Amino acid sequence: MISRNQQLFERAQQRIPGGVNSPVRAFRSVGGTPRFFVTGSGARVTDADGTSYIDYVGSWGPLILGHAHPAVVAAVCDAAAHGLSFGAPTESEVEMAELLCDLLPSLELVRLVSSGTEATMSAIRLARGFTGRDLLVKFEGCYHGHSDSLLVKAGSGMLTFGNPSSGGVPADVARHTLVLDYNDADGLAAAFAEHGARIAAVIVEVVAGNMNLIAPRPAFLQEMRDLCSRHGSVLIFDEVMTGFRVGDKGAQGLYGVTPDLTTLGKVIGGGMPVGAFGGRREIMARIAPLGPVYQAGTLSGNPVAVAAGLATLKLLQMPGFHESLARRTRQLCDGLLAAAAKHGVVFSAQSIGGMFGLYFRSQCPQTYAQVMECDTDAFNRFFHGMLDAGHYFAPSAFEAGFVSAAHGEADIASTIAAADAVFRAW
Ligand code: KE4
Repeated sequence: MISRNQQLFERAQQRIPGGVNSPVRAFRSVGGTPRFFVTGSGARVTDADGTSYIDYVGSWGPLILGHAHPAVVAAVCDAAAHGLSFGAPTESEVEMAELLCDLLPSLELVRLVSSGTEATMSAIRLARGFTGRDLLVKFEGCYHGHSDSLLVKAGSGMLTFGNPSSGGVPADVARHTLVLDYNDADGLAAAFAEHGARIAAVIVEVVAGNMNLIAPRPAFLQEMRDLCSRHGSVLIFDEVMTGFRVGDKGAQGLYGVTPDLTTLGKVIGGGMPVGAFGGRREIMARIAPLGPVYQAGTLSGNPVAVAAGLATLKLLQMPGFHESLARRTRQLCDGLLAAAAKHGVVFSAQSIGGMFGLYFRSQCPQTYAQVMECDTDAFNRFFHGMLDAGHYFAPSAFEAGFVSAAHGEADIASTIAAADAVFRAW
């Protein structure tokens, strides 16, 4: 008997490339049939076969309050009833801009867009326009969306310019991107020593969440800040994933390093399409219509999407919200670690705020090379064992996981018990 998920996946593949609208959803790295979700409520999602799961993906970060939070749904319905889009300014966009600038002191001006990709693409163009330079520095394993300058892998030598990591990216574009090692402050200093006067910007995931979760070494971030200041390069913190996920002031607040520009997404849309880029007034003043760097968007600041974001961000201001989320996420990791240790499974885990990393490796990795040492077959076995038990983790060994405010003690205990059973049968 073919399941409804399988039927839908076969139908989807007839009309959608790979049957999905974003590649990671296709389950290609873990194998098996993607789950087609029908409904979500709180910490749970239900698929087309009527099977429910405790969800640790949360739409890859946005659902920090859990699925279908009543206040967010009400705000969306109310906004929609007054018009879906105007292509003209609305008061809610002003309110959102003011709130973001209040929450992140490094933001003096901010522009809303419709995705994280748009936010980082625009911030990079702005940094290039502001400095008059072309060279962009990024770090291997960090993902900042799919604009051409960012789909670049490290060149043959440490300090040689990038090569395309995707079809369709011209070599002429990739060569303006230098790809370095995350957490390697010496490598960054060497790159600035050689190319400093040509570096328009450094873009970094302050806490890396796209090569599994990798924590920044404090010296790495401070060295980056100092080098950018010394060489007149723009420091861009990509907080699309970490913004209001790892703390109420984002990762920049957690680590005490101030960027020149910040990109945001996910949580600030509460599940609807919202991204943003913002920062120092003198830089942001170069964006059209004020300045010569062009950027635009039909649905930028869309009132329905902004309503979801505002409702979400306001609820995050509740006293103790982030402390409670961090505690719950730590509880999950501690329970998984104890279960693995009890059954002699080589496993490590860590959490930062409401995001976590699970690794089939004895120690938490600190670099991309160490992430590559993780046992992906073991992860895939864990993934499917947990999926069969009703616990939905990211379908890739190279993604971070997310806990929401809707995950209760019982949910966490249930997931830990399921992991104990999976590890017992290891
Ligand atoms: P979007 O264009 O997907 O909204 O944002 C791109 C982006 C930018 N910066 C960071 C730090 C991000 O994590 C992302 C997107 N994250 C992935 C999760 N690995 C989205 C999931 C997907 O691609 O389907």
